[in-house]
Amino acid sequence: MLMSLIPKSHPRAKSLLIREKLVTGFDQGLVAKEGLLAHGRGEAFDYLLGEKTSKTAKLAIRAAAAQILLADLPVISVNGNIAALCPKEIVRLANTSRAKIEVNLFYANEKRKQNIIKILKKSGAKEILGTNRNLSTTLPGLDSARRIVDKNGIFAADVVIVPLEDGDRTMALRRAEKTVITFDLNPLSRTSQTANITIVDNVTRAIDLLTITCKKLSNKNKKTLEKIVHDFNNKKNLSDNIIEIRDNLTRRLHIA
Ligand code: PTJ
Repeated sequence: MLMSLIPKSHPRAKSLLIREKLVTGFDQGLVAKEGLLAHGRGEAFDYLLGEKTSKTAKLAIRAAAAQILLADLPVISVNGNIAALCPKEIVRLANTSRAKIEVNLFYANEKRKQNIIKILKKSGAKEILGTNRNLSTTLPGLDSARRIVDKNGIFAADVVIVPLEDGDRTMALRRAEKTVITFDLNPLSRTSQTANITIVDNVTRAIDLLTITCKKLSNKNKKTLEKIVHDFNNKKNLSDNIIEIRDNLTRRLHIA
């Protein structure tokens, strides 16, 4: 890999390094061109959120961890951006939470899919679903390529984790009575608004926190986990995220 041109001392080094991961992922044939644009939208919201994991996001992470631990068959859906940003972290989350990993692309492309499978395997994934055509089936009520899912994965799952998602599939998954957990920096997106649990944070910051929280909660009984999920209100959590953005902007107004 090329040496990074971003000096560690740069005031925006962290954000630029994440951007660099995406660009490298594009050069390696993991990320769709549109994925670069999707990242730009995420960056803008991250800026407004103050580029940190808020208390509000931590509440959503706790509810997500409890929900994953309660699941019979949790499945993590992996797209190009996620494969470029955090393949090792995805495998860690899957191992800790006994979730399955399935590759599912919006901009379907066989070559890119194979590249994503390769990086996941290199990162330690043993089983990757969405790779065997004989096991593929269709998620009803969805026209995009995301409708093609694995019979033993997303199709059978009770909980589906969909980082950086498009709203259509979230709706189709909800109609199929699945519980949907997403990471989305945009609290206004259709995915954010439709999912059961929305973690409004950069997936690169939040995913390890989710794994750690799964570990921490793993010795809790079913009743305690159910209470954590029951007490979480996604609409309220999203509103709190929007309030945080408003407060960040207001603080800027006072500085100016
Ligand atoms: O690899 P593919 O073909 O499956 O395509 C993947 C993309 C991401 C291109 C596709 O799913 C897409 O077009 O997504 P959208 O509709 O642009 O939605 C992506 C959402 O993720 C937006 O709301 C962004 O704000 C948000 N987002 C972007 N980067 C991050 C993020 N959320 C959390 N962490 C990020 N790093």
